[in-house]
Amino acid sequence: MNTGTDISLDMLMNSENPEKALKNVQPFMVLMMYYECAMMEIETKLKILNKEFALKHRRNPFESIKCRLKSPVSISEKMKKKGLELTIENIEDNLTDIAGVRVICSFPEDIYVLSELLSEQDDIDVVCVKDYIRNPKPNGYRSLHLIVEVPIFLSNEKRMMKVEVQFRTIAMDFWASLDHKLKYKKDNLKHPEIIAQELKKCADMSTAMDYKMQEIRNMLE
Ligand code: 0O2
Repeated sequence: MNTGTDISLDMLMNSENPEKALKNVQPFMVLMMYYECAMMEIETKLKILNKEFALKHRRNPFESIKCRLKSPVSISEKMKKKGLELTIENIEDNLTDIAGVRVICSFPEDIYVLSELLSEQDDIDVVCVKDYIRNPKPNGYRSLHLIVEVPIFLSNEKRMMKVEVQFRTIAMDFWASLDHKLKYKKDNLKHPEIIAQELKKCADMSTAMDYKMQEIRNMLE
């Protein structure tokens, strides 16, 4: 990637309105466009799998799908946290979650069926798998995270772009959304340890519910 804009990027990020300034930098916009295209590719692949699955098995493996591009401010903050200079090259080499796709499934088993079907596609490279379902985070967070590389076909080149795909059940997503909200207001919390313990209890309850629902579905089938 052309790095001729490195200096101006840094200068713009130190300006009074970095978000606005960064949006005006052409190479950054181009990179974001690449990520958006990659995100669309993954979304389409998953939607195709959902359609085929619905026809074959008369049910949808996922309930909904959400796509998001990381904001320039979040990108800048993450790069700072990593102690890296804010350049186009560094962004592309070091951030794996600029393009994010979140897939909300009904049952835990569907997560593995769907993620395997996606991973097996011959134009997909799986860069990394973090299975927080089989190995939940100590706070109770559960999700299956895949970093995949997918090709995007432009007018005169083919580029491999990274996309973070998060697979969750409705219960996992419910917990993670509330956890995120509470974390956002962390500074105002009076008893963070108790809150963490209570949240962990909720995570355990949601896990039990997921597997009970899975059991019921398996009985019905
Ligand atoms: P956002 O706004 O959701 O994107 P890395 O991204 O690799 O540098 P890390 O922590 O190794 O950092 O990545 P990991 O563990 O795969 O988690 C990345 C994303 O998972 C987070 O993105 C969240 O979306 C989600 N996540 C991870 N842990 C938790 C948690 O404890 N609670 C909740 N609610 N979500 C979690 P971002 O960048 O934090 O935010």
